[in-house]
Amino acid sequence: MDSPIADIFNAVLVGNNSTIQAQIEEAMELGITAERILKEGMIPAMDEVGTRFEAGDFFVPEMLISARAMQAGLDRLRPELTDRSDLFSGRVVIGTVKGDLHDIGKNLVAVMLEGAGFEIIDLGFDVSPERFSAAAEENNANLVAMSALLTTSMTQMEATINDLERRGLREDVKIMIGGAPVTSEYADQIGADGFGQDASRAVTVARRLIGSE
Ligand code: B1M
Repeated sequence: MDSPIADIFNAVLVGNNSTIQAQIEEAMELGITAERILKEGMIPAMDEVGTRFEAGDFFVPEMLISARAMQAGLDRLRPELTDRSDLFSGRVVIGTVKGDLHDIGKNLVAVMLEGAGFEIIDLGFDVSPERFSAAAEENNANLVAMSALLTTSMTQMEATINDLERRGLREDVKIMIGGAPVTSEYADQIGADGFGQDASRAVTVARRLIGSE
């Protein structure tokens, strides 16, 4: 790992909220791309946080502190990843499902979709099926994008699809799901239209689903 990337990895891991943005800037000044900073530094750091949590070395407060540093870093990278405002690819309602507070992956997917020209309506986290449906209808969305990080919250994806069906909206929108415990088999099982393995693949799937590719 290049040393600036290693430093960024460590800043996310220990939750160094105050230095992360300057470290990212320094790395970019050295010619390291935003994509590499994310993929080689920041995302592996969050995986390491998860590993330490599972091993009992990190607890919820440490996860939270790392998450804040990760979010601060993402805020700094956003302009680098979204500088393509000239193309309109479609309107996306995105959120993390009900009962789930994990929003970093969802935020990343939103940034990448925005960068690909999608208009984003971000509902945040802990979003109920009813809120997804209402937002899809109000905004005339092309795509509903749901994220879940917990095996216990994943079931809310199916509940949302059922709610869209109940309101007669299912035919009007495509549905993409994703998040660490989610699989393409699960997407098929619950009747979603697509599954995004990670943020870049989510863009490809979204384009395919709403025919802008
Ligand atoms: Co929690 N947590 N957490 N956590 N947390 C996980 C998810 C866990 C795997 C940790 C572990 O045990 N190894 C575990 C879940 C186990 C399970 O259900 N299988 C877990 C647990 C147990 C919990 C609590 C229950 C802990 C507790 O209270 N005892 C609790 C639950 C709270 C709740 O949600 N109700 C909890 C709380 C938290 C914090 C709030 C402290 C914090 C989140 C803060 C925040 O998000 N603002 C947190 C964190 C940080 C994590 C880990 C460490 C990191 C998650 C993350 O941000 N990853 C996580 C361990 C891990 O993931 N390795 C863990 C980085 C992010 C870029 O990746 O979100 O996977 P990810 O997104 C990826 C892809 O999945 C995909 O693209 C992204 C980029 O490539 N993707 C999509 C995501 N959404 C997508 C949507 C798409 C397409 C692709 O289309 C719509």
